[in-house]
Amino acid sequence: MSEAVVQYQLVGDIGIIRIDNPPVNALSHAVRAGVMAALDQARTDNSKLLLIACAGRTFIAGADITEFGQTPREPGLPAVIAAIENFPKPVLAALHGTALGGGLEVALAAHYRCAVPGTRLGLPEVNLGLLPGAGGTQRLPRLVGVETALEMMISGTPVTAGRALELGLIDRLLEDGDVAEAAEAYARQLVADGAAVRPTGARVVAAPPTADFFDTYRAGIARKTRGLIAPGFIIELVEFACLHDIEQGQKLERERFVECRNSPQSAALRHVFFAERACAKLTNIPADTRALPVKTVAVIGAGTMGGGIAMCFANAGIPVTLVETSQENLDRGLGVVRSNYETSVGRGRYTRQQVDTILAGIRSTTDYADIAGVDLVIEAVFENMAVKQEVFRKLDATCKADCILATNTSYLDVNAIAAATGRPERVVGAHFFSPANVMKLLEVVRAEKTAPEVLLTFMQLAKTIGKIAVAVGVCHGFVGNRMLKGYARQAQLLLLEGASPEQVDAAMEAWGMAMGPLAVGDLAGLDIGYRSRRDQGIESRSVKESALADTLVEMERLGQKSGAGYYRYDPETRRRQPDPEVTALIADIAAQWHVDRRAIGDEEIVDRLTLALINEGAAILAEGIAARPGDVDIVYLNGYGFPKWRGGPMFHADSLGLETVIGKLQALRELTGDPCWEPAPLLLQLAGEGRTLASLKL
Ligand code: 3H9
Repeated sequence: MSEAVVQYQLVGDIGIIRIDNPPVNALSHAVRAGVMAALDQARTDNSKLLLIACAGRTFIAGADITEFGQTPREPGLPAVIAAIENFPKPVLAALHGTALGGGLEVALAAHYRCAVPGTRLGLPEVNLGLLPGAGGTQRLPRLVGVETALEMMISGTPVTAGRALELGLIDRLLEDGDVAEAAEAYARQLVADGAAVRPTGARVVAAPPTADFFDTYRAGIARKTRGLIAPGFIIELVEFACLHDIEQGQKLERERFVECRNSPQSAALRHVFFAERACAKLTNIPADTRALPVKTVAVIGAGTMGGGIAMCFANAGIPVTLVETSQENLDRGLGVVRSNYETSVGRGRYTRQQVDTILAGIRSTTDYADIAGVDLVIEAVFENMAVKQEVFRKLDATCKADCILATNTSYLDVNAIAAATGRPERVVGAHFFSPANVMKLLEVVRAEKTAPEVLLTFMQLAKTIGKIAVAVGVCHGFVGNRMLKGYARQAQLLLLEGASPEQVDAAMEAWGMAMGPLAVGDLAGLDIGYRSRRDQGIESRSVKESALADTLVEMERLGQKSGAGYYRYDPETRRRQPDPEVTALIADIAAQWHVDRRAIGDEEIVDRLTLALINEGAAILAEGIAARPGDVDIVYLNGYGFPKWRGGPMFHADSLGLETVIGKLQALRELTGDPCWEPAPLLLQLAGEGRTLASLKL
């Protein structure tokens, strides 16, 4: 046997290949070589059936992603898979945990498949900018039909073991419990029944439901998969599988897989995969820090944010109490929460019974005394320092001494909020994004005195409630909103300099942003920024880059909610339409501020907006507000609609090359005279040393 990660054992007349490659049994070179060696052994021994199973928490979760980008080593996965499918004795795959990507492809090549309840089976390669590259695109449609196969591969979403049984993806749903025992019993039964080899590749793909099925499917997913290469290839390959044998299909699949694997977008998506996991790990706390138990939670404020936050905890089964100043406010907030759940029931996300259980976990009160014993309080009141400090003073006086106090501020100084209490080490920022029950991102703000265990507790709690948490430091706007500021400012300046809202938005959307900056402003409501500027003491229309937004608000153009903002909105379809009134207004304001107007190209728009993000991101890293470039990327990807396949602003900077980034920044400095284009010292330093931002990884 070549490596200990794969063991082969003959138990009676069952040959058992056991893969043990923690944490997720990924198909590293050692595993592939080990399986090949085990197959050789099993070929000539007395085994009558070969069982492939895994040790640990899961079946194989896929190819080893860390090996992509390295020189491929033989045997490759397709060769291993071919050896399994062509094995002269029946092969049974026993699944538990997650059978994903190459892992499911191994199972598809086996002649029989069984799984314990709770197993999830999927081909999620598309999330890494890839397609299944070891026969998945050819074998899955042979087992489950073209429609389901496409659905699974294009969405990347796994199916449950129960569903897999219905689909014919597995042959047997085992009893819950020890997979090894149950699978061996099934293996013995197959032998007793004289089960024969049954190569999936020899099956014929059932014809698609309609003649124009593939064209319709392509058109149907075009918008959702905008910018991605893999989905188009997956459709092509499934269509190909309908007309060709497995060998031809796998040949084309291999070509397309290699093209995807070598593409910049797969590199970006692989970066995102690892960055997402890295940001959950705190590097700057003592190694022996332990998280504190959080069994009960209170949320102060039952507005949109507070209600959404309460839903996050209730959904995770953590009892939560909503606190408001009046019963009327509570009733209103709870009404919104209830109606959100009604929508979820309508969409089939929850059953009514589940919703009833969840709602039973949400209590409400107008009396702080009722939350004196909770483990954690999250304040989600009006974004105003005095108001927040007042709440924290009250919480400090009421809540038990070891209760963690979190503030859901998006901009304010968490140190100043913590200072209102006698327990600043227990205070942490928890910047949820709106709608809080939907958005995955959570910036966990470590204030000067936040204790390491409090930070760790919040990071772990975030995972429990299904959030992607990024630890950030204190500064105005933390990571995301601080970067957004420069980005939004450029959008405003571009308008005054000659671009139209629709040109700016279209250029950014074509580049991959989920929504252009002005459309985002209209969606969020222009009054939010307006109020924040007034709170900061900035007089209306006194600043060039917010004069237009201020004027729009004063014209009662608040964005989508008032039917008009940078655009006019169709009351029925809510579709945005350019508005000549805004065009004229922009020209007026530009004249007032003596801005020379000129034709602006899309490339300049994209450059200015993305470079603003990159330059600010580099400053944020230099100040230690974010620990890793990947952390900055994760914030921007999950909170601001940055295209995942570009990897995030910091990854994008490395993709462009820091020399190029600096050259562009300097050219903009020259063109506009704006000091914001002064390259961040960190960029200059790294470029000078011939390094990348990624090299800053801890
Ligand atoms: C593929 O299969 C291509 C083939 O079609 C064709 C080939 C020719 N490789 O997520 P977690 C690490 S593409 C290497 O925190 P969970 C992960 O980085 C692949 N490492 O745990 C982390 O490391 P660390 C298709 C991997 O329980 C640790 O395992 N498959 C891989 O929350 C724990 O991960 C996929 O896309 C891997 N494939 O979730 C599945 N997977 O501790 C990708 C994980 O150092 N994986 N690691 O940070 C997942 O979706 C989740 O990891 C999984 C477990 C659901 C399995």
